Amino acid sequence: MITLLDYGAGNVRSVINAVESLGEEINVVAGPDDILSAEKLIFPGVGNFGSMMRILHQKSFVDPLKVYLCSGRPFFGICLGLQALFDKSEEAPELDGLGILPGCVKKFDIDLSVPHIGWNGLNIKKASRIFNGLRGDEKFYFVHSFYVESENDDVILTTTDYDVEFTSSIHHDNIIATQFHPEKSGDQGILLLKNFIQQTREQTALNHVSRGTRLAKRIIACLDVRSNDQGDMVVTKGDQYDVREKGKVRNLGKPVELAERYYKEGADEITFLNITGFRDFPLEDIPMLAVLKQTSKHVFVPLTIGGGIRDYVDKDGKKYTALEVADAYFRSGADKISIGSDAVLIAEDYIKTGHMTGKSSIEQISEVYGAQAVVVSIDPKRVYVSSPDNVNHHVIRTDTKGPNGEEYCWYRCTLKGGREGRDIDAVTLAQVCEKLGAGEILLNCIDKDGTNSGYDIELVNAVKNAVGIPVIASSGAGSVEHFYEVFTKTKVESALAAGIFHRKEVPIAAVKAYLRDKVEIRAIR
Ligand code: 1PR
Repeated sequence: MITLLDYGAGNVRSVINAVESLGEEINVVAGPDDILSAEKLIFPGVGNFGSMMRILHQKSFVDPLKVYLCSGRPFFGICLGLQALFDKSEEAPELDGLGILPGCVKKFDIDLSVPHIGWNGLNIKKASRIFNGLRGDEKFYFVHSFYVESENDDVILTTTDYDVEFTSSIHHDNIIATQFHPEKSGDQGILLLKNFIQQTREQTALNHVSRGTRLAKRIIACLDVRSNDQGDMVVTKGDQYDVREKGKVRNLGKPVELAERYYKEGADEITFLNITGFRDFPLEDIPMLAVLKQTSKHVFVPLTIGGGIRDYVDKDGKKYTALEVADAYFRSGADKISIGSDAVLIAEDYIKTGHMTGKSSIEQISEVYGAQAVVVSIDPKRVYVSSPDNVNHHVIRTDTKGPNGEEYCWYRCTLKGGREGRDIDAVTLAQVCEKLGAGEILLNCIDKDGTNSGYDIELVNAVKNAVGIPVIASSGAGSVEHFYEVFTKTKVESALAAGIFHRKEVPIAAVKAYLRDKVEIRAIR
C-alpha cells in the first residue's frame, strides 16, 4: 500500500494513475495519522511553495511529515515535494521549509525562458537503486521556476543543466526526491517509480557518462475536441478554424484513442482544446472531463487542456470562478490549463486600467497552481497595413506581401475561436499575460491553420522575442522540414501540430527521426 500526500493543489491524479498502473493500491492522506502510519509515502507537489507550506501547517501535516522523514521509512518527493525538504525558498521567504536537508530553493535568474518546461537529462552523481534498468541518458519531464541548491553534496543524486547546474534529485537514506516528474516522463519515469515502490536492492552502475544535459525541443500533438452533430465527442480539425466540411463537423477520431496513439508514437506532450468551450460550460461538459480522466490513466506525458476557462454563471444563477473550472480540469488529470478568449478580455482590461486586479483567471490560477500550469492560447489573424506609421500595434515588416502589395502587418487577436476580432495584437497580449502570471504561450495562427504551408516564422519570432516565458509554435505544419525550420529560425521551445498527425501524413516518429542529430529532442525508444 502506497500512501499519497495530497495537500490539494496540482495534478495528483497523474501520480495515482502512474502508481496504479504498477498494480499498487493508493491510500490518500486524510489526516495526520495517515502520515504517521504510512509504510511508503509519496509527496507530489505542484504550485507555489508558500501556499503548500501554509496548507501543510493548516492541516497539521508538518510535524507528522518530519517524524515520518526521520523514521527511515521510504519517501518519494516530486517537484515541490523535493523543495519542501530544504530550509527555505525564495518563492516564500517568510515561511520555513521542512528543513530535513540543508539548503535553499532559488528562482532561476538566467537568460533562458523561465519556467524551465520540458524534457531534460540527468548528470548522475552516484549509483542508486531507482535507476535500475535505465541507461542514464534518458530525459525526464521538468516544469518549474525555482530550483534546489543543496548545501550537502553527499545527498545529490543528479544534477541538470539549464544555464545553471541545479540539483534535480536527491537520495539520502530512504528519502528520494526529484525535481522532475516521473509520473509524466513516459516509460522510464514509470520504471523509476517502480524501483522505488519495489525497493529494489541492486544499485546499477550506469554506462552513460553525462557531459552536461540539454533541454529537448518538444513535439506536441494537439486534439481539437467538440461534440459533432450527433452529440459524440470527436477530434476535429479546421482549415483556418473552419471545422465543417459539406456542412458537417469533420470527425478525425476519438479523443482518448488518438491521445493514446500519440503517446505511444512519442509525443512529448498532448493538448486538448475544447473548441466550443467558449459557449458551453465546461463543468456541465462531463464528457470532456471523462476524456481527461481516461486519457491520464494510460498517457504518462503532460496533458494540457483548454476551452471555456473563465468565470461562469450557470442556468440556475450559480456562480463559478475560472479557478473552479481549472480545479475540475486539474482533478481530472490535466497538468496545465490553457486560456484563450478570457485572456484577451483580461489583457484589454489591464491595458485600459493599468493595474492588476488579482482576480483574473490568469492571476488566480497562477497564484494557486503556479505560472507553469497556466498557458495562454492566442488565435491571431494577420492584418496588412501599407505603413507602420499611425498603427497603434506591434507592426512587422513581412516577406509575405498583402493582397495590395502591403509590406507590413500586425496580428489581431480574436475571441471564440476566431469568430470575433479585437483591437489588440498578439505581441501585446503575450506580454500582458506574462506580466499577469501566465507561464507559457500557445501561439496559433488562423491564417496558417490547416494549410500545411509551414509555421508563421515572422509571427513566432515577433512574439518569442517579446517575452521571457516559453512559446509553443502552432499552425501550419505540413512536413518534417517545417519543424526543423521553426526550431532553427526561431527560439521556440516546442512545436505543435494537429492535421498531419491525425491524417497520418507525417508521423511523430518521422519528425523525430528527421530532427535527430540536428536539434536536441527526446529520443523515442
Ligand atoms: O477561448 O478559452 O474557450 O479556448 C478555446 C480554445 O479552442 C482556444 O485555445 C482556441 O485556440 C481553440 N479553438 C477554438 N476554435 C477553434 C477552431 O479550430 N475552430 N482551435 C480552435 C484552435 C488551433 C490549433 C491547431 C493548430 C495546428 N485550433 O490548436 O491545432 O492550428 O493545426 P495544424 O497543424 O493542422 O495546422 P477559450
